[in-house]
Amino acid sequence: MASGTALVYDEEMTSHKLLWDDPICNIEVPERLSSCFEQLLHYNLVERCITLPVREGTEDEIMLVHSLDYLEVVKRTQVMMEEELKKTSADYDSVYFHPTTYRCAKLAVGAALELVDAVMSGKTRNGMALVRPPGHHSQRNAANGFCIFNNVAIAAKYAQRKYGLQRVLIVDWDVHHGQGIQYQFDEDPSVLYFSWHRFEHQQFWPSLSESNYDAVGQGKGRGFNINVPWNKVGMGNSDYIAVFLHVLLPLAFEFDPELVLVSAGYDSGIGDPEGHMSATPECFSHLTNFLMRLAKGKLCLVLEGGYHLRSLSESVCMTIKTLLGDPLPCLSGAMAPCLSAVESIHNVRAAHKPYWKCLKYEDSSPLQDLSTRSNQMGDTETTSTGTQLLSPQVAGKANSEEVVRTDRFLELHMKNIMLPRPPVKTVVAVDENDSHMLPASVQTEKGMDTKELKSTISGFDAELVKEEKIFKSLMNMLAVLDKIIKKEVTNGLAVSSIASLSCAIALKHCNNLKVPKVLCVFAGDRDMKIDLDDGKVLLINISTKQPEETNTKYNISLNWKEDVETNNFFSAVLGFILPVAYSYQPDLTVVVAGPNQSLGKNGISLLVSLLQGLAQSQILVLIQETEVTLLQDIAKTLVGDFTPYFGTHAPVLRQNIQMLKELRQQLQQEWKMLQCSAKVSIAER
Ligand code: X5A
Ligand code: ZN
Repeated sequence: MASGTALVYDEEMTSHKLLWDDPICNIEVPERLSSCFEQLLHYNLVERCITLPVREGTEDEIMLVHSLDYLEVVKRTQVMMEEELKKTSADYDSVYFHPTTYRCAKLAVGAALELVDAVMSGKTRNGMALVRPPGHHSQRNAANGFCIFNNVAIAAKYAQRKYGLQRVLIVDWDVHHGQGIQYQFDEDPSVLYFSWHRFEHQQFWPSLSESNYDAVGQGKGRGFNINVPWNKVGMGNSDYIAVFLHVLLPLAFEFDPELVLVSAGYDSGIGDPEGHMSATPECFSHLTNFLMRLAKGKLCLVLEGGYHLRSLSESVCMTIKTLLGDPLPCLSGAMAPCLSAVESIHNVRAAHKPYWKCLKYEDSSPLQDLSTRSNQMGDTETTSTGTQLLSPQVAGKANSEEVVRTDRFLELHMKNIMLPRPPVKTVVAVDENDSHMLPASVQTEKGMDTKELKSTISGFDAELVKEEKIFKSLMNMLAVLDKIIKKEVTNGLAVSSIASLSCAIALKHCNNLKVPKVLCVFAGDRDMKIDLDDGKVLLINISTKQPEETNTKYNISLNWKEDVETNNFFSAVLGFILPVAYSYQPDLTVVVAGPNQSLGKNGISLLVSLLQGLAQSQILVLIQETEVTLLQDIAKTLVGDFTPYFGTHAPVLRQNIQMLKELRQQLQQEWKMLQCSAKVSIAER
């Protein structure tokens, strides 16, 4: 797997600017770019990236998406005086031209293409292009919404031409609908386009009926256009994560892209004067972390909107930190999507049911908006998290007060979430004979011999523990755990002769060290009772055997058999395990690959890599000796060098999907991130 993160940037793209008064366009300012770059310098992130020079996109490249006539129009603006520039601008909706606009727009295209080349050639694993003007609104024959050339649409076409790609995923997390991208690929099944956007029942710009959830693509492209309309402002961290888990990611895994492009607009972040949403900067770390698991890590982000300078630049920094493999800060705020978000999720899933195997057993027809009806009756319920963090009033207020308030909030907030990065990422305790399988960057635990650790162990089954070899490996495992808890390392791995025993001892040690909440995901047969201690531990057991006990809030069994034929464990991870985990918000995660686990390297690796979103990425993985063939890939996953592959999709097993649905219904009042159907949640609210 390639390594490194590309950063494509050139100050020259700040020369494009508005020369006259225009209350609509005056937010698209040069400082958007310079403040991002300055903040990246401030956090020492630029030096950790592979910086790449920009180039101009060629006319042929631009004409992959735009007409020659339109290209000529833009070209002519180079030599225009102000009056003429104004006149040309007025031919389009929400656009301004400057004498350098043509040059900058060509650089923006070229920057995106250079990034694609870096990632597709293996020069870097992933990367981001910081560009202006943005692109996703522009169309074959038209500039639109501050956008001149459609950087990301051109990048997708270019990647398909040059590298023969069959499947490209475009994720548009800008708060506006990238209708330009939708039009370009509406009939094209080789590009899956996802966009969420402020919609408010078509009241919000660009106010198009084709921005709604029922625009699923046309002709051969049916099912390959995913629109998630936001019908209320104030959407925040939990709403965004819920849409990723219940809509985008299951379809994206099923689509199996060879490259992921992101129309990375940050006007969906807190404090933005256009979006009025409330997602905090670390939310973009989590979104990025999810997307890094697709397409063998080939991920290219291209800047679109984002008009609150501080919110924009902090969010860009969090995105790039995540691309670099840094631990993720925990998401702030209560983890429960608001009713309006659940309705949107429900409606999109219903609209896409005919086109995707993983939605085949949805019992859903689209719903009329109940939250809107109650809203019209004067109910103001939105439970979005970031808004509550800030103040209940912020959403919906477009003034400088909001800007200042968000500035102050972020000043403090970033101090809280910017964790120091431990010097060593991964430490392992394995048998010396196995150590040749480990990636070079992991540290090997040589063992600690403290009274504390000994006393933790001595409380357990004396006979077993007395055995010299077992005792020693338990001590090593505890030493690894200790380093994770004390934040000397981010994650760790230990091989164990009796995984159940190791797991129980590890949880005991967490309790001794007063770790408040531990999530334990145990794959395989567990032959030892684990003390769950009133919510201090949440246990999810994934086993091929029928569970003996009935599920409770903190003790959940998933009866799952993964084999080469079914190969769709990702639906269990996305549709159940992660929603529960995000709702619980643990302080530490323990993943066990126990005896007879059926998940294999891809399943365990997917679990481990996505669980990095929890508990500040602090994860201990325990591998049963008999499963030691997993060692190499799991160690690689922990250092960030392996992505799971779910290539061919045999038909989804109805019983699996049915079981996940039942589990969600059973537990969604306890773990609210499980909610993805409005029928159920409305009935229960
Ligand atoms: C790229 C972008 C927004 C245009 C808003 C016009 N454009 N009212 O965020
Ligand atoms: Zn936007």
